[in-house]
Amino acid sequence: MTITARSDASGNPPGTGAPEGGSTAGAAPEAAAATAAAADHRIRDGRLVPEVIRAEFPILGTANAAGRPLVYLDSASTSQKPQAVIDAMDTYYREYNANVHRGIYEIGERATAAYEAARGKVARFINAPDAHEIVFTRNATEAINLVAYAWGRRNIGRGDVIVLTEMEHHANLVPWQLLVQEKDADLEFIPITDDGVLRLEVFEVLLRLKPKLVAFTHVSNTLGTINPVAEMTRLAHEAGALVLVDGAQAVPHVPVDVAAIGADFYVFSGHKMLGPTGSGALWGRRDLLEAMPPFLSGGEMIREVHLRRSDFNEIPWKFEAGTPDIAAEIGLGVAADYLAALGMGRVREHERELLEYALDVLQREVPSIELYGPMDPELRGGVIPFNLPGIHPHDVAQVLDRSGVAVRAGHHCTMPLHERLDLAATARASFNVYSTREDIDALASGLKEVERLFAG
Ligand code: C6P
Repeated sequence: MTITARSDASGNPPGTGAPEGGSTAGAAPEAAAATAAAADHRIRDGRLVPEVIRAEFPILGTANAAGRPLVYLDSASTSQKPQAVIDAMDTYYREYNANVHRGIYEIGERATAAYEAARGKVARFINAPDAHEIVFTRNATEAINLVAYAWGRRNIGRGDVIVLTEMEHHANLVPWQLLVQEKDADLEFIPITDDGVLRLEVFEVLLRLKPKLVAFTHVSNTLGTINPVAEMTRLAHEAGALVLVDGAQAVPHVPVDVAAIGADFYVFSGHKMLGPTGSGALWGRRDLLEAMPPFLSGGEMIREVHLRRSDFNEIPWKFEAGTPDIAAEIGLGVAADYLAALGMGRVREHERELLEYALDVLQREVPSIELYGPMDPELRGGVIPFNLPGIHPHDVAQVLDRSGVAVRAGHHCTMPLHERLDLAATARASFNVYSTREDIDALASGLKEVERLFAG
């Protein structure tokens, strides 16, 4: 039988004071947070100082085989990790590597305390009302699958409608395709305008179909579009639908308050928010999570097991079968604290300014460039998809790579969106807290080099 250590409402295990190895930035009263920010050398005059922040990311000091410094512009794919996150994982393995919720010995209890404290940090970071509503998953994909299987297979039936959008990542599309195929239900899609904004007037018409679920991305990974999630949630709820928001590209870049958004499920990956690969979370409303059957089963998710039946653990552990990625979730807690200390309002402002700069510089320096997505920086995050006419984006990315500039090329796991925009593929530059104007300048001069090469 598994003995499960319980945590208090903040996610801190009983009897522990401050969470293991972390600050309490997210929980600090406003005045204390302002004092902490004033003393933080990564913040000057209320703005991020990316040059200082960069020094905390070891990989950003490296160079390619030709000696060109890394210009990392693929943060939407995965972010780089600060030393604090790397250290937290290293410390776990070096000093208290043990399984969680099992060992009645010092390092086992320390591991459990750190793991549950990470849950509390993540809960505070997105303002979840209750840390027990945070289910650790490997990534956003697993979190969406959890809902599609555990909630979807019990609640979706023949002829039911699920509404998605044309800009979804495959992770928020394929699990719903499998569900409706199995249940003989239907998918409907909110269309986008040519510049990549959701057509809410059509959404309102689709809501007359009385969908059971509406699932949409908070920020598009391909176009950067920031969707009006609170308004969309309100409209969906008025029509009687539940709402799942894919926050994979939002949690790292904009302030996220799940209580204010009011959705029913909110998912994200740790590796895009400065945390380790293998970390991520589903936030779900307590009553929904409690009513859902388990997703994966086995050890840890049970209370009592008999040969022919079992009783299940309480949430969130009911959904965390088997040994979790302990080091990764501890690292995720540190990443959440790291971002909270920078301040997500400041992070958003830094990336908005950078986006404005990039849109301006790229159009000026590379006049042939084709840019996609909304051109108003207020409506989009730090993601810039583009093409150079007549040059395949894979070639663009390969030539840029020689100068140390890393961008992604392809369909970015949004094939239907590319189809809608009549694009075979795009190149994509994307930012994070450590991105600078110098990175954009390097991209612009790299693109000029691509054009020279293909012209000659
Ligand atoms: N997008 C990108 O380069 P996972 O792989 O589970 O951590 O994240 C899936 C996912 C879900 N939703 C959105 C909006 C996403 O952007 C992603 C991951 C990466 O755009 C890798 S394809």
